[in-house]
Amino acid sequence: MRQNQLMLSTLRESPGDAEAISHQLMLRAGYIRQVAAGIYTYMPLGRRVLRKVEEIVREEMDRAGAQELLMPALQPAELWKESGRYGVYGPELMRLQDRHEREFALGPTHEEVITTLVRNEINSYRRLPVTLYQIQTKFRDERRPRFGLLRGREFLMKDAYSFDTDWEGLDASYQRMYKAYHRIFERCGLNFRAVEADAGAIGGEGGTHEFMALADIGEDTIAACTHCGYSANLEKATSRATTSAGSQAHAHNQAASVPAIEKFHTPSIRTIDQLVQSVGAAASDILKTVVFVADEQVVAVVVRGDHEINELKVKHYLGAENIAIADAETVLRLTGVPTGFIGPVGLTLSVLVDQAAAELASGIAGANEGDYHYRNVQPGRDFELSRTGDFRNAAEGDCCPSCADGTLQFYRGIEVGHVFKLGTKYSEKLGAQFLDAAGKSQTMIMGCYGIGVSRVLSAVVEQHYDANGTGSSGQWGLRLIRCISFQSR
Ligand code: 9G3
Repeated sequence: MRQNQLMLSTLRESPGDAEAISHQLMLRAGYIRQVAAGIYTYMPLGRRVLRKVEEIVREEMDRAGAQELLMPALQPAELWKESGRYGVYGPELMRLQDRHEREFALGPTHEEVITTLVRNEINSYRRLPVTLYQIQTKFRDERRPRFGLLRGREFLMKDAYSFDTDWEGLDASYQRMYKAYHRIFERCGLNFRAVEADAGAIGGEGGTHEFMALADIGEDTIAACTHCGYSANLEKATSRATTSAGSQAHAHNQAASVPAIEKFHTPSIRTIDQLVQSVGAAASDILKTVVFVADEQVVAVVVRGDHEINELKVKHYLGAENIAIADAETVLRLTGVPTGFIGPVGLTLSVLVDQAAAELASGIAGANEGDYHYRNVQPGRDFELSRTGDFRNAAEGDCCPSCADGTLQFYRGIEVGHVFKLGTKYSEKLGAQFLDAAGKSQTMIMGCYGIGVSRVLSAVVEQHYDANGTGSSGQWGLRLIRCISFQSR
């Protein structure tokens, strides 16, 4: 093929709405062309790189003993009704009807299809364990597709599913996939971290890890220890808080030496910053109280003023499906307290207290009365600590939760892989049973494992473009192919 015949058109400028450098460069180098929001054509150069990534994934999946199949993108709605997920997902699930008006969905993932297949094909322990995978187009109608291939509405995913007879088997399957993922991302030339993650809507009883390619454009925040290997998605990360200013000042502080709470006038002082400015207290000595509506429950959550509430941790603690901050009108109606003056002392709502706030020697809190706060508030003495836990985001600089010496540093990451221990969540619902050696019917134990194959292209570009990457896009393009091709030899 002569170069001048190659279907390649480069652009001097990238369209204004391309914010991510990978999106700009892939457009300018003629790797991709947009057909509609979040929907792309892979031009010949882009297709070549995509194929290289697929080949790396395929080689490592096969090496890990997984078997490749290919499931349909078009999925009958009945499967999703049987798993109970048809109603759970909203507009993100792309739905359509066939000519007979039967309902279908364009597959965003394939737990229902694969579990139904295995239920119908395997019923003896002798044919387990098995791990099946595909490299296939997925459809998710993202509300805001952006950053090119990083968040598209039609994208290429490798999704694998393991089926075991027991939990030890799942652990072995999970480890095999976990190691294969390390090899894949190393061969793709990515600087990545495997981080402890939240299982999210997919649920599942076991652990879950995300593989994050470090990049500033990444939507996720990773907390990683400077000393040991601890690293976790901020959604899930824990930490040992630095001691508050007040507690440091009164290090000798004993419970008895804290004077009784005292109400003081704070006209229109509603935020932590305003309190710090006007009262001269440190944010770490303020008890911040936020009211949430979690399903039908209304709860108040108390954290230190220098910490952020982690809604996912509150949601999991309460076992709620949905959670949102209560609006001012709801708070006023339920407690009679205007925004900015709510506090745990004498509050009629159920109060969850973050551990770091519970450990405060004394603090400042809203007095549950407009324009007033309390000082000398002592957790445990002045309000209940019966519901204490980890309800905050780890903060950068906090002590590592798993070693004595390190502190946590934050990084932005692009999620390029996600592995889950599903357990029996889908096999139970869809009846994937097998007969064990004693002839007794048991439920299969599952795992599922995803890689965003098209997203890897963008992650590679985000990490490997160079300063003049925008200058000679042709050269940059060859560099990208070389980078991928080098790794895949
Ligand atoms: C949906 C829609 C979007 C979704 C899902 C379902 C994410 C959904 C989670 C997973 C879990 C794993 C196998 C490969 C690895 C990831 N977004 N998830 O289940 F209907 Cl619209 O996909 N699946």
